Amino acid sequence: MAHLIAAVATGREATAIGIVRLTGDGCFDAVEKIFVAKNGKKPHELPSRLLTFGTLLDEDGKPLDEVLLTVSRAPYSYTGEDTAELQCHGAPAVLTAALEGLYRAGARPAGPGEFTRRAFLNGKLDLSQAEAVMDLIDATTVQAAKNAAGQLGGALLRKITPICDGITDILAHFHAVLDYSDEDLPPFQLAQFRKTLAGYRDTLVALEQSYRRGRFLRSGVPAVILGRPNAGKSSLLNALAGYERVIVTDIPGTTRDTVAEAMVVGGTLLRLTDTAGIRETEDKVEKQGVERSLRAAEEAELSIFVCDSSCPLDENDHRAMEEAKKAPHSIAVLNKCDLAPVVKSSDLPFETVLTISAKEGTGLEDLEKAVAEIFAQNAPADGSILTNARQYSAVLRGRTALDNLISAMDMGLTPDAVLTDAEEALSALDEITGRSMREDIVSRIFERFCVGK
Ligand SMILES: Nc1nc2c(ncn2[C@@H]2O[C@H](COP(=O)(O)OP(=O)(O)OP(=O)(O)O)[C@@H](O)[C@H]2O)c(=O)[nH]1
Ligand SMILES: [Mg+2]
Repeated sequence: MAHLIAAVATGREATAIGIVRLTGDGCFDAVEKIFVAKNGKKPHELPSRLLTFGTLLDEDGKPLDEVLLTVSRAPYSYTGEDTAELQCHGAPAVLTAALEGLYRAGARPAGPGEFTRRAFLNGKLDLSQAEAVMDLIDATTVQAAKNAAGQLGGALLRKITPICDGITDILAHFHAVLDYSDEDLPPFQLAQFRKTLAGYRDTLVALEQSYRRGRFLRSGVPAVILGRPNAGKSSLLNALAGYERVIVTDIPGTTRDTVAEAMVVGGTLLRLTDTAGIRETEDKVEKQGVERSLRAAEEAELSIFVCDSSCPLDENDHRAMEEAKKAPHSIAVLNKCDLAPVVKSSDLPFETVLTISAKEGTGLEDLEKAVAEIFAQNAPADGSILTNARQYSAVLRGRTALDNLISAMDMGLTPDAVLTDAEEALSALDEITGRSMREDIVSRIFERFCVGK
C-alpha cells in the first residue's frame, strides 16, 4: 500500500505555470474530485503520459482554473505508482486550493524528496541516481548539470554494479572452497581473480580522484585574488560579481580581511576570495589581514595576480606574484589599462597575462575565457565524477578493502581471511547504489530534498 501524497512541485512564488503532483493508491479517484476533462473522460480512462485539457474545480465544484492533466500508470511512472500531474496557472492561491481538494480526497502532504524516495524504494532509481536528481536541481553551472544528468542516466551505477557482481562471484568461489575444505582454488583461477580485482581497484582509484573535481562542481573552485594594496583586487571581484560586494577606495590597505563570494566565471563556479593587499606593515589589523591573504592563497586552486599597470612593479608585487604562482593554476592581470601603461605583459612571469580595466569592465571576457580554458574543458563531466562525501567515503572504503583483499591473496592467506575483505568491499560499494543501506541513513539522504521532488 502506498499512501496517496500530494505537493506543489514548482515552488511557492507566483509563476506562469504551477504543477501539482500526486502519487499513490487511489490517485485517479482523488484527482477526479478536483478535475473535469473537456472531453468528458474520467482520469482513469485517460491515456498515460498525454496532456488532457480540463477545468480545476473548487470545493463547491465551481471552476477555479483551466488546467492540463497528465496521468501515468504504475509501474511506468517516476515513482513507479499511479501518478497524476496538474499544470495550473501558477497563482499560489490556485495551487493551494488544488492541494486542499486533494487532501479532502484522502491525500496527505508529501515530505521532502518523498516522490524520489518512492522511486528509489520501487526500484526505479538507485541511490546514486536519486542523489543525481538533487544535484541536478541544485546545479549552478552547465558542467554540474551535465555530470548530474550523466549520473541520473546511471553512469555511476554502470561502473559500480559490475564490480559488485564480480566480487560476489569471487566470494561464491571462496565460499565453495571453505565448504569443501579439502579442495583448493586452482592457481590459474587465483591469478585470474587477482587480475580482475586489480582492474576493479583501478576503476575505484579513478573515481576517488574525480572527487576533487566533483567538489569543485558542487561547491566551487577555491580561487583567490592577490596583489599589492591599491592594485584593484576588490574592483576586480566587484566587476566579476556584477555588484559592489566589497569596499573600493583609493586608500591603500582598504581591504583588511578576506571576503569570499561564489560566482560563475567562464562557466565555472568559483569561490572567489578577495584579500588584503600584500605589503610589510606595522598596522596590527592589516598585518593579520595579510596573514589571512597568504592562507587563502595556500588553499586556492586558482590564483589571479592583479597588478596596477600604471605604476612600476615593486617588492610587494614580487611577493604577491611569488605567492600566486604556488597555486596549481594562476593567471596574471595587468589592471588599469585605461591609464598609461608602465608594466608590460613580458614583465610578469606567468603563462597567461591579460590586460583589463576592472573599473571600466574591459577585458573581463578574456578572463572568463581563460578560466573556462583551465576548468571547463579538462575531462568532460559525463556523470563519472563523484560529487558527494557519502559516495566518496564508500569508494574509499571499498578500494581499501580491495587492496587488503589483493594482498591477502598474494600472501596466500586462508579463504576465510580473504572472504572478510571481499565482504567488506562489497558492503561499502553496495552503499553507493543503496543496495545495502540502513533505513535511517536513506531517510537522512531524502530529507535534504525539496518538497515536490
Ligand atoms: N583607473 C583605474 N582605476 C582603478 C581600476 N581598478 C581599480 N581602480 C582604482 O584603484 C583604487 C584601488 O582599488 P581597489 O579595488 O580598492 O584596490 P585593492 O587592490 O582592493 O586595494 P586594497 O584593498 O587596498 O588592497 C580605487 O580608487 C579604484 O577605483 C582601473 O581599472 N582603472
Ligand atoms: Mg581591496
